[in-house]
This record gives sequence, C-alpha cells and structure tokens, in this order.
Amino acid sequence: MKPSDFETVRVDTDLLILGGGMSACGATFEASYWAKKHGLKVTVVDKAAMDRSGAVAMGLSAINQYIGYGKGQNTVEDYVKYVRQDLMGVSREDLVYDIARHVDSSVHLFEKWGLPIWKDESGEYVHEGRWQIMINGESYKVVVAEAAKNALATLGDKGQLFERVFIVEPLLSNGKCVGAVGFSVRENKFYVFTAKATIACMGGAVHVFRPRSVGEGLGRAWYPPWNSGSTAYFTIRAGAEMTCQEVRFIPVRFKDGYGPVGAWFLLFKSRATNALGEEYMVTRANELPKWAPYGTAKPIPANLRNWLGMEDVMAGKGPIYMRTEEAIANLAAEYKDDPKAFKKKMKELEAEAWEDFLDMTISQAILWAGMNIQPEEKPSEIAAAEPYFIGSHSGASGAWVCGAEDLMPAEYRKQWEPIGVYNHMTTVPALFTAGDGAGASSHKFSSGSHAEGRIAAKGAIAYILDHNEAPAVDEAQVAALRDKILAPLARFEEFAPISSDPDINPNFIKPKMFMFRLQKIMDEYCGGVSAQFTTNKSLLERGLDLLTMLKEDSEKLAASSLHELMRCWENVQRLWIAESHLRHVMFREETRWPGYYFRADFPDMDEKNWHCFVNSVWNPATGEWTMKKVPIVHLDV
Ligand code: SFD
Ligand code: AMP
Repeated sequence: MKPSDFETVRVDTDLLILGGGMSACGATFEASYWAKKHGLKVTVVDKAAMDRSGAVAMGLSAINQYIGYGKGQNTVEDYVKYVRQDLMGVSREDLVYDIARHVDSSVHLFEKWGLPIWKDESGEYVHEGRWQIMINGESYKVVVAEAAKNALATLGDKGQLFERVFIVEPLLSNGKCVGAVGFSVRENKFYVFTAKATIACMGGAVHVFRPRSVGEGLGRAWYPPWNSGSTAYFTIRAGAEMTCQEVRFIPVRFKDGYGPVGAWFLLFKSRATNALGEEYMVTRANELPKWAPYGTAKPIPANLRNWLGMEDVMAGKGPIYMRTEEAIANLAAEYKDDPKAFKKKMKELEAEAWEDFLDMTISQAILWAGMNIQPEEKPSEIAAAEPYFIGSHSGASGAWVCGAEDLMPAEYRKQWEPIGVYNHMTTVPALFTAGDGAGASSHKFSSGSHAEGRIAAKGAIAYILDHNEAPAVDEAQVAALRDKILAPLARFEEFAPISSDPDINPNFIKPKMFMFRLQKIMDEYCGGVSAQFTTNKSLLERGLDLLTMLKEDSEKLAASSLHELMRCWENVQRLWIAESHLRHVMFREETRWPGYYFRADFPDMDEKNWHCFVNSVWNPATGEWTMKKVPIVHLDV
C-alpha cells in the first residue's frame, strides 16, 4: 500500500463535528436543530461506528452528573462548590455552572429516548450518590447515538455522517481553523474537510503512561485505549491555549480488570481496607489537615482518597481490598430474620454487583469469573491505575475555552473580545471543543459532556451565522499534510523488503514499539505507576530530553496497513499529550494533587504562589511552547 494508491476526498461543510461520542452526540443533536432553521450543513466524523464508539461504547451503569435542581434536590451552586473542592480549588467555575444548569435536560432526553433509569417505589431516580443516578446502561451509547443520527437526518443531504475516518490534523488559515484532515481506516481515502466552524470532540487520552496491565493484559484499561488524545493534539497543533494539562486523573479501580469503584463506595457503602484489615480512610485521616481547606471538607477529594491508600501501599500494607463481601452482608443484614426475604435480597444484591460491571467494564466481570471471585463471598483487590487524560471526569486537562456571556468573568472575557465571544470557542477562531476536550471544567461525565456538546454547538452555529463565508483553504498546506500523514506507508513500502521480520528494521520503527518507548519514558520520568506517581525537576528534564528524541524518531514511523497507519498517528498524538503534560507538571512547582502525582522537590501545596491555572500555548509557526499562570476567578457561591 503506498500513498499514490490513495484518493483525496474533499468535503465542504458549514459545521464540522469531529468525534461521535457523548459530547459529539450532544453537539449533533443541538446543531441539527439550529442548522435546519438556518439552512446550514452539518458534517460528523467518527473514527469508529457512532453506535458503539468512545468511552461509553460498552455502556455505563450510572449517570454521574445529575443535579435534580428542578426537584429542589440540589442547587447549581452546590455543584460548583463540589467541583471546586474535588479539584483542590482549581476549576473554571463559570463553565462548571453553565454545564450544571443544562445537564438535567440532557438526562431527561436520554430517558425520553429509551434509556432505563432506575426508579424507587415513589418513581424517583435511584441515586448512587448525591450527584449520581443508577441506570441499566449497557445500550446507553446506542440510545444517544440514535437520537443524534435522527436529528442529523432531518437535514436531508445537508446532514452527513462519516464513520471509520480517523482525524489527524487541523487545517489553518491565518491562525483560524478552517477544517481538518484525516484518512479512512477501511478504504484508501485521504479526507479533507473544510468548514466555517469546527467542534473537536474526540475524547481524552489513554496509554500515554505504561499501564498496570501489560503483556497478556495489554489493552485492558478503564478509559478506552481507542481514545488516543486526538482532541488535545488537534487543539494544541492549531495553536489553541491549553489549561490544566498537568491535572491527570488516576482512578482507583478493581485491580487488573479496571472495574470502577463508585457504585461500591456510594451505593453499596463498601469499605476499602489494607491487608491488616485497617481502613486507611480512617487510620490515615490525620494526613488530611495538611491539605486544608480541601483536605478538611467533605466529600474528600478523589486524589486525597487515592493518596491515603497509596501511603498504606508505600508502607508495605498492601494489597488493598474492596470489602464487597462485607458490604453485601451489611445490606442484607436487615432481612436476616426472614430467610425468604434475605435470600431474595442477596440475589438482588448479587445481580446488582455483577450488572455494575457487565454494563460498563465487562473485563472486570470476566476477571471475577476467571479468578473464582464471588463478590458476596470474597473481597477484591483495588489499585490506583496508570494516569489518564480525561477532563470530563476527575481530571481537568483540555483546551481553555470561552464561557457563557452571563457567567464568564471579565478577566477571561477580554481574551475573546478580539476574535469573538462564542461559548466554548477555544482561543483559535472557529475552533470549538467540549467533553474531554474542554479543560478546567471537571465532573461532567457522560451527561455533562452531552450537555456541553450542545452548548458548544450553539456557540459554533452563532459563529457561522456571523462569519458565513466559505473558508480560504491553502492547497499547499493540504498537499503537505497528505504527504506527511501517509508517509509511514511509503516508508514501510520502501524499506520492509530488506528485513525478514516486518517489525524489525534499521530504517523505521513500528507503532507498537514506539508506544512502548513512550509509555516507559512517562512511567519512569513523569510519575507513573512504577515511580509511585512521584517525580522531580531532574527526572522531568531527563524525560523531556528522551521525548524530544522520540519526537525525532516519530518521523521514522512505518505502517504496513491502514490499521497500523492509525496506530502511528494515535501514538504521535499520545506523544504530544505526554510532552504537554510533562511541561505543565514541570512548570507548577508544588504538589497540589497528591494521589495523582507528587513533586518530591516541592512536596507541599503552595496556595500563595500556585492557587492558579497553568496554561500553555504551542506556536505552530515557531514550534515554541509558552507557559503561564492564570488567576482563578471564583464565582461568589
Ligand atoms: O463511573 C475520533 N464515564 C462515566 N460517566 C458517567 O456519567 N457515568 C459513569 O458511570 C462513568 N464511568 C465510566 C466512564 C467512562 C468509562 C470509559 C468507563 C466508566 C469505563 C465517563 C464518560 O464516559 C465520559 O465522561 C464521556 O464519555 C466523555 O465524553 P467525550 O465526548 O469527551 O468522549 P467520548 O464519549 O469518549 O467520545 C470520543 C469520540 O471521539 C471519537 N474519536 N473520531 C475521529 N478521529 C479521531 N482521531 C478520533 N479519536 C476519537 C471516538 O470514536 C468517540 O466517538 S465511571 O467509571 O466514571
Ligand atoms: P468512579 O467509579 O471512581 O469513576 O466514581 C464514580 C463517581 O463516584 C464519581 O462521581 C466519583 O467522584 C464518585 N465517587 C467515587 N468514590 C467516591 C467516594 N469514596 N466518595 C465520594 N464520591 C465518590
């Protein structure tokens, strides 16, 4: 397969939506409504099949952001305070407020579209926790994708969906985003999308760090390995300002199967103990005042919950166990005097325990079976997983975006006045993002990402109506991008014949080997699992040297097929996320999120000097990175 075998397909549209996940489905649903009103074209591009793509491909067992303010259960202000607290003070509270005031309407739409939400005897949603509601969510993504596709279909031939097309780079014209380029992972087609506005919603990044699951377990992860950081790569390469790229998310998960813990801690009220039976959240509580005011408020931030467990592991008190057997026994205890009711309750709890994983992370259920674990009888090991970049969960990495007119602090607004104040536009004109793509607005999850996609779509349509002229596209740029993106195929074609093993060749490197080297560098120098999530300036500087050499070697990547070509560019995208993350961790000279990463050379939180955002810009013209502090403007809530 060689580049000359490829046909170039040109698609000119008004609004380009990149990705087919939760935020992209929200954007497609909302954009189709307004596009119909204004006779605009909407084009959606997903690397996979929308029905089963992205983080919700396997389904979910809960919706983790539901405010219930319509029923007076909580206020939007409560949620802003919750997120401020959980991220140790660092969040764009105007964005969090805007998403929280819209999210319930997305959840109500999901129910109308057929998503089964658990109801109690009075017909109220069953809560897993204050903000989380339980669902039978195996087909969650299918339900949400169907609604998005139905909305797109109302546009007739002005509504297009391209599946199995992998987006690589932005198209730029005088600093403005005018579209994107990519290739089909099924046919020899190179795609050029031009657009008046683009929304990048291609999820977060996984496998930047060496995973806990290696060898036979390689590929097991909590967040999906098929999200390779395409959004952040796209916005960084466009020259957009990024924020909180240091704020990785380290989820504690059932070990090796990556099953989530939320339902066990919140719904089943389970404890986690060390090998001595000690509950580290209790025995190590004296560590928390050190991280005040966040360590002394409730709920305890996710990173600090991790940190107390990590301290036990570092003290040699592992393994750490989720006491599923104890939790189920406690929940069934009230029925012990009625053997029939007790048996029924045990069956019910057993079913809920298995469904939690069968709806979401099937590998955990398979591992339970493979390890002869029955949760009602045996506790399961849990462990802190490798770092993920997922600004929609308890991480905060992503692009710095414009907020809502009625909420955004003036300090931030002035940055967009020269290019236009459009909700969720990045600092690059005509480029919008949402979900994992938008930074400093954590705890959005599946529902908040959908609502945020809707917010971004309205901002993008408003931008198009004010800038409704066809974008100027630089054909030389398109030709250069085509050559660069298809080059790994040409390299394999040229050099493969000199070696008897297609994976070993002095003239090129294959994507999997490239990924292994990246993961090793990040694990050892930037505070991965094997480094107990700890790093310092010297390690980071050495890591940056090695990443710089790896970037040089990225020009020697080779691909023998379309699939490997996608793997090549997935790993180049991971490399850029890695560099961006490392530069942010290096710039912030404190430890603010113990449990996510620890700066051994700056072991304390420094509210005086570092109660701020760390933002960065990569300049496409010069290749220079600029780092800066940005003040946090707290809403008066
Ligand atoms: O509890 C390209 N999440 C949970 N959210 C909840 O609300 N409840 C839960 O129970 C959650 N749990 C959970 C969650 C995620 C995962 C993986 C597990 C368990 C195992 C989080 C949400 O899923 C998450 O917040 C949202 O899905 C984020 O939405 P978004 O839109 O930012 O990302 P996406 O849905 O992954 O979609 C990405 C899309 O982009 C496509 N794509 N397309 C073209 N070209 C490229 N180069 C592309 N790269 C990616 C993808 O195909 C996809 O369509 S709990 O454990 O947290
Ligand atoms: P997880 O399963 O870790 O992805 O968490 C799912 C949801 O439950 C998220 O909203 C978490 O913030 C929340 N959560 C998980 N564990 C706890 C806990 N111990 N206390 C409070 N909230 C939690």
